[in-house]
Amino acid sequence: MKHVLSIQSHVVYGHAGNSAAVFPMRRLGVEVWPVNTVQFSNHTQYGRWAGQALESSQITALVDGIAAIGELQRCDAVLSGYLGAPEQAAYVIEAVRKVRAANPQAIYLCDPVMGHPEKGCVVQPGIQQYLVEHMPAVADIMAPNHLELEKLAGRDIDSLADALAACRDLIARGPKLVLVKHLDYAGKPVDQFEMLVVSASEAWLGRRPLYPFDRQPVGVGDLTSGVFLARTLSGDDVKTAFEHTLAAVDAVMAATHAAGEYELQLVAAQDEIARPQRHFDAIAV
Ligand code: PXL
Repeated sequence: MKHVLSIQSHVVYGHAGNSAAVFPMRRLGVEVWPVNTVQFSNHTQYGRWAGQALESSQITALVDGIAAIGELQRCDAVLSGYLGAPEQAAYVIEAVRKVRAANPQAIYLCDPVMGHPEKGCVVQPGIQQYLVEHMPAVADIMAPNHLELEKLAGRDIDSLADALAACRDLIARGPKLVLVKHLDYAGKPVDQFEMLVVSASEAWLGRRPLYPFDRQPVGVGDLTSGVFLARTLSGDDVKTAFEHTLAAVDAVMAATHAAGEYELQLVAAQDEIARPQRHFDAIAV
């Protein structure tokens, strides 16, 4: 059994952050230890929410608590996502350091959630800059979306070639693997959703259908990085983990659209998260 320390947001209603990633990872057979960076009533794209951020030093306190009962060496991976305050980021790095000290094989997947002003995904000021400056040196895998990759690269990305170059520049700064959860350049097929995964030796493009939602569901990126990590820990190679992720997320999107819902239908689609019916071949690029 693999164990993931997952440091992300929690929403009481609906699905984002840990509330989008924990159940799918467990459904894929991975034990998850959630640390909730915030507890909000709902995700921020509703435009209003109640709740608060976790006091930053609690991240370390909770990890120390697991170490104190002698269990931290069982941690196989740290996953981080939506943070509640810029100060939390340094504590995430501290948590990664402690996990690696307990288990040198442990990996760190950083999903650099930076917010999206146009979509109404609100992240506190200062978090983006910290992620850009500090996370590439620490992470084994980074999972930016298009906008986050642009911020990490410090330049616009207007084509697939630009995206590949940005991923390779990022790899030169530390991570062994970059998973672009969502690519969005001019000229991309309009009816397709695209993802990319790049390492020093391989690069794969993935496409799945876009569904005509009135409002795009939130938490898709969090679901994507969680599924990819769970499959990677289960022993999949890069291409297989990527193809499983494409198909599992597609199944959730299809179920959500079919139900006419805004929140991800993770429970309804749970069997397909584990064993998707459709398959999308990754394309070597
Ligand atoms: O999916 C990113 C995300 C995570 N957590 C919270 C959010 C969002 C995006 O809106 O609001 C709380």
